[in-house]
Amino acid sequence: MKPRHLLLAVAVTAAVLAIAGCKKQPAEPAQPGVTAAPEGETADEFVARVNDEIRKGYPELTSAQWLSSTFINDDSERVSAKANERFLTQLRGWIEQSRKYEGQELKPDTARAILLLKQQAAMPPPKDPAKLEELTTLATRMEGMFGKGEYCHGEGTARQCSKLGDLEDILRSNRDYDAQLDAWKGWHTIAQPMRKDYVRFVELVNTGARDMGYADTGELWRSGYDMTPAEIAAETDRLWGQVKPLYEQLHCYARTQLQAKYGDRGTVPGAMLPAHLLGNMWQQDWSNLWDMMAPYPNAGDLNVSAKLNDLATQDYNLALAQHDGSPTAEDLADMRQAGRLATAKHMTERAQDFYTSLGMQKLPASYWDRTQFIQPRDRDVVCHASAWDMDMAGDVRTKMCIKPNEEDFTTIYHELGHVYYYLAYNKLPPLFQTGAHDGFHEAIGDTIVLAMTPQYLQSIGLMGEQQQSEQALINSQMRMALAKVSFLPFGLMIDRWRWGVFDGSIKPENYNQAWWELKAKYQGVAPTTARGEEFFDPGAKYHVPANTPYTRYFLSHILQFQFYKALCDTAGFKGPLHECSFYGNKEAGAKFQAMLARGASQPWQATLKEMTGSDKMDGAPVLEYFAPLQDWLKKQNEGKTCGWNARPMAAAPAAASTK
Ligand code: X8Z
Ligand code: ZN
Repeated sequence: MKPRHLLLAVAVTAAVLAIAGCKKQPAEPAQPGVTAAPEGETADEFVARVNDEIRKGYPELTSAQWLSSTFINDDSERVSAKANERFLTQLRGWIEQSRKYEGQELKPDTARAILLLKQQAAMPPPKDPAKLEELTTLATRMEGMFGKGEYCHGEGTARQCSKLGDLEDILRSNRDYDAQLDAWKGWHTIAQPMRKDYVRFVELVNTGARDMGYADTGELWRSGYDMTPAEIAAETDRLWGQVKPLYEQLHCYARTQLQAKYGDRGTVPGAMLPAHLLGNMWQQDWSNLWDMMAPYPNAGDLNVSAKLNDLATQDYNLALAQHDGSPTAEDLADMRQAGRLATAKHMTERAQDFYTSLGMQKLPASYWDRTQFIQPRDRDVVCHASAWDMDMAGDVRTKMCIKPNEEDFTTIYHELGHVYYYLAYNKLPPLFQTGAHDGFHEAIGDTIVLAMTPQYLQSIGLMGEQQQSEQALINSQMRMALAKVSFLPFGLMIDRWRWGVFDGSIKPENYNQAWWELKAKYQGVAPTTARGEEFFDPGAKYHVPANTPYTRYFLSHILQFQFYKALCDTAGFKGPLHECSFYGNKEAGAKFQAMLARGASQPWQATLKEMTGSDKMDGAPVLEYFAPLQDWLKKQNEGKTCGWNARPMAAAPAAASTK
């Protein structure tokens, strides 16, 4: 999530401008919080004024949001909710003012700016100011609840509270069945109290969506793709259909390995995978299962986390060495924190180096001063990683709670992708300062991650000696598949749930049931104990309380392979796709930069065409990249019955099969 996505850069409608003729409009009544349009303002003048007002108002909004995300308390939440309310009031006003240009013949850039204006809010503001205030308060509170969330257990002196990061550590590295189950269940308790707020939240955003002329918030979200809402929904089905066979093979292999490790407890009825055993709280990235899934454990060293851990030890020792005398417990805690910060900065410098190797600029000094690299010890923060453009003029930051592991290392590359997008399009008018579509924004850093081949990682000292063998190749493909292929159905199911919630086909009394039905259908994962409606498991995933649309990540996981292939072609790479790294290639960098600099100034199809030669999203490069692994998986799975039975939970209708 990034604030620009939360507020400025979401859903778009390609709806044709209604025909309203060019009659002079009656004077508009003044609205509190909205600058009145000067009389006779032309469409070009209107767009220029809105751009100007966005630029002026934006830093105050982002500062308030930065505060409420990096210093969660009642005051920062109040200030942030108010800033959001003011912005959304203004946005409503601009959208209303823009209606007078409907049906007029406009310059293409002006028409596009007005189109984008209408698609700014992921959280469509209701007309009624009381409802808007209620909405912004609720939204800020839910994100705060997620950020503050902790699982406390035990009594008296044995009482212990764990935050998300601690519980994720357990799933990452503890292979004890019950310890994982406890961590998984424990985290999901934080969402139970959100349910009531979320139900109300849905009512309020839907009121806002309807006030803006959309059927519901889901339709608004699906309107941001330079095609109709129905078309983009169908596109996601088509793309999923292309890559699903690959996921099914990976799922089948994972099940075998889980059974080898946990016996009967390695699967759940219906041949699905137990939700708490996949190394990740939401089963969206299975990289942490490497110990179980490595095809050839002796064929080379791919353990980046171990190297990062060594780096962390060095940084801690350096901090210790700078201390004279015998440190107190407090000194030691300070030094541990100083060591963590140094490691996080080292990891970020590594990521920056990839971008500068492509010819992109160094991050500004203010980035290093103002970024939140690690979790502070003295307050609650939203640890979920995000990238921020504070002022559209170079004050860019990331906010993470970096730990020395591979997942966080690649997330830094992901976040810097957002930052380099901001820096590249900052020259454009504010309304064009967003991704070609939101999936593009999510795909930039991940494209770089695909270019982080074992050879690249070895060259920067983060992997050991690499073998050139078939076995090493399969290992390296598996490593990437655990991160990328496992994600695909997850990327789809979150908004399948929200689209249903927003359009009313999923009712509050079935929220949890519908969630697990979709998890079963798309991912083939299931909980091992009943998750009735006393739970609100969607709320345990950041993007639900934070209201960040999620289809963007699914699209990104398709697009990033298209971008990667295009950049490899530009770099003149000739071998099999998975071997390509364009590290250091200035031509590839220039091509990438040109795409970023386009922002949203033209329909994404045109931008994609400039980059890849095609104006369609396409799963083929995913399949090309993973072709060796898919062959290998098919052999491993021979004789097994793959696929699963997405049996709905108790009391629901008949079983549905994925096949
Ligand atoms: O939320 C993120 C980024 C910030 S835009 C860290 N991601 C999704 C997630 O964590 O669920 C990146 C991959 C998917
Ligand atoms: Zn992102």
